[in-house]
Amino acid sequence: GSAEILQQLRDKLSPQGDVVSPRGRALTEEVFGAPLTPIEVVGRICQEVQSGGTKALLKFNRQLDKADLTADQLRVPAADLAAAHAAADPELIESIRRIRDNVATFQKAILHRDVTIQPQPGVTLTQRYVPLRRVGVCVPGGAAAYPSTVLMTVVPAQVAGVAEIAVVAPPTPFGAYNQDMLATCHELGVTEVYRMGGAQAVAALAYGTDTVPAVNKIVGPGNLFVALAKKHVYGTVDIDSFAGPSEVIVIADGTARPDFIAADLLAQAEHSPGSAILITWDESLIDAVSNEVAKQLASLERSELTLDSLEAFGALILVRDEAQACELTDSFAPEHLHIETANPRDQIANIKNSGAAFLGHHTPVALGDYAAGPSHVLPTGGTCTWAAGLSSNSFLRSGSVTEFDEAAMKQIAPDVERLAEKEGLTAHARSVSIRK
Ligand code: HSO
Ligand code: ZN
Repeated sequence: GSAEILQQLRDKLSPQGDVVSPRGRALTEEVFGAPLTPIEVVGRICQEVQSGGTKALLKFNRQLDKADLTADQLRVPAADLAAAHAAADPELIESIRRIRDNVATFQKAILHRDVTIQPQPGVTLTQRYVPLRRVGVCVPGGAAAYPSTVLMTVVPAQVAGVAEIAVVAPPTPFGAYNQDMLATCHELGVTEVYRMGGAQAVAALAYGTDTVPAVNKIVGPGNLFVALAKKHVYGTVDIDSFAGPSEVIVIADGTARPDFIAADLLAQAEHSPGSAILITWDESLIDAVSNEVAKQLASLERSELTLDSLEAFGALILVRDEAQACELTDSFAPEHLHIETANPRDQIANIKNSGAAFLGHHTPVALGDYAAGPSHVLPTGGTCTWAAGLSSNSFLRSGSVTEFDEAAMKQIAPDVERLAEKEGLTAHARSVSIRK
């Protein structure tokens, strides 16, 4: 039955961040002198950075990321950004430019526009959208370098009209010292890049220090500590949704190629952890895909990590029919959904819950990860039932503008006065009646 399959699927979800490695646990115990839970650790870090500013930030850089930086070294010098760009592979720079254009074109097209109505003569009502002034972007730098994340966060912010963008990346070779990431920042015109990561970077962005001015919103993926820190500072600043370990559900029918499906599952598992699940009603696909996965795995650069992830968080699931595949997928609410069937639009019409959907045999998720246009920063762990992926609209806030002329005010006045009297708020009533 569907309920049992769904439970098995949920067990295949890679840890959404409630797991800390033994190394991480030992490190925080050493730093804080007590075995604290991740939430406690993040609470302590945020508090210390809020009260201690740059000094606390540098201390956590040293203790947690083993980077002994001075206050002057916290921000990547302009010369380093320019040098990384100058030394970059020219073809990489050309790809970045084309991707930026793709992302900008889509993000511009979907941008909310001010809406004004005149419901009756003399009344003008507007919903207007205003860009946030200053935002912080978290770029991960632990297990891999992610120049693509710079593109998928910074370009939507620029399209929305954000004036100041501060990028933070941990002081690691895959983070703030990654030359491709720095070259991407430079190409996009980002001049503010900081060598800091984890909860301490989120706290510095939220509260501001004398070296890092506070922002209005913090976005971007990160590990458990980054996610918990974003929750901690929400209310002081806005945050985006939670982008945890990556997931994909592939729905396939008999028209799908087993080698394509295997490649798609492996691409997701490569994030390690990354959940990679096939749902099909075509029995022959199960063995065929399984054989292809084994065949392709050997030639991958990260084959061991990918295999670990597949064993823990991979699944090939045979369902009764197309309807059950759609029902299960909708209940699971995956971050990525890839429909490899003859008529994928038929299935997507019946599936509301997915962070991002990819249709057809020629649309691997990697197109969206790197180049298509929608951002790859997406809600994971079933949170797409209430959260949206990052977009240019994530960097706007809305406000209303109301204007009445005298006649229209007099017309609406009795309703206002009546409700104000009922609430016992006679000053409210008089502010209307005095104008009549
Ligand atoms: N699949 C990731 C994004 C990514 N993939 C970056 C490769 N690089 C989360 O959507
Ligand atoms: Zn990916």
